[in-house]
Amino acid sequence: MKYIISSLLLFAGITSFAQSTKTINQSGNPIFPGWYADPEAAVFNNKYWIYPTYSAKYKEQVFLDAFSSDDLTNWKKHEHILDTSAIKWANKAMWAPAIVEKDKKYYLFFGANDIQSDNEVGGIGVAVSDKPEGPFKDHLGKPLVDKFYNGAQPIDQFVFKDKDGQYYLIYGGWRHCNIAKLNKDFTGFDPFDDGTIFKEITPDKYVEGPYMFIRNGKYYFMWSEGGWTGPDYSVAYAVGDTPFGPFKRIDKILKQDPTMATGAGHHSVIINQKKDKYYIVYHRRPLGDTNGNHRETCIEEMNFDAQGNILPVKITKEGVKAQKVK
Ligand code: FUB
Repeated sequence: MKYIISSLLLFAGITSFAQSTKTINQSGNPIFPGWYADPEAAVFNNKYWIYPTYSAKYKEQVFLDAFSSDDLTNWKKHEHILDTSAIKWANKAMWAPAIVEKDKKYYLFFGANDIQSDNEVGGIGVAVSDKPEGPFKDHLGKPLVDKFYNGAQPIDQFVFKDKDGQYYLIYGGWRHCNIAKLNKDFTGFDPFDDGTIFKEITPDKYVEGPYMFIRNGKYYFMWSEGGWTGPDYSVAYAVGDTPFGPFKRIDKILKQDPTMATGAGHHSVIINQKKDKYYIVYHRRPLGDTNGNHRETCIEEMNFDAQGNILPVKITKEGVKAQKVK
């Protein structure tokens, strides 16, 4: 009897957590429970997907989970889609996934080991699977980028597909951002016309977490500023005519709100081009919580003014309305 009562109480507790964070037609924020950061959003096979960093001590960051949803409100967890047991050279700090689908395969780019110099093993790796939920296996058996070029720590990768179908790796921590031309099978890079592989495109105040998309023919480049363990983490952007810029910083569009949450940053964007609808997916820290790893994945609408400037994002408890992919 005691067991039944405590099970009922536990169930009621779980249900009330779910109800406190979302209603039927609204995502609520955070959009799923748990400490998850650096969310990479994607749409595959008529479903939304989110690939976040598991936010914990570096030594515990030895896997990645993913989440899928039909409507942005109900999320299904896919556990351990990638694990360091499948990546022989990675042993900690598996961070900030970036995913693309190409030729019916899913390529998951990730950072691992948080290398501090060229003498350490680690950097940016690529894993591959036939399905968005994995399991992913090592594509190269070694990192894709394992050294510092132009001062950029090899972390925080984003894969950008240009209008002509060319894929670029845009990445970098330690206040430097590089762009490099991925080769056809994602096993390495093709040099630019001048023979270089890594071109620096760092804008003013850039720290990490780059992201790029095209809207009305313009290249929007976004990144995170401030320190990720503190309250001032934030997102800013620039607009250019090519993926190489030049990128002149315009403004911050996402930051803490002392009535809602702190440390809002490291984002990605869900784009519905037909409806010209944009959602920013990002992480933030609960108010009053100063543990650096206590980061939760959240979502808001991202809007533009008539001139194409991104409007400041309001961070909310409610999140966004239910929305099917099509
Ligand atoms: O989650 C680990 C690190 O935190 C990321 O790589 C940084 O961008 C920051 O969000």
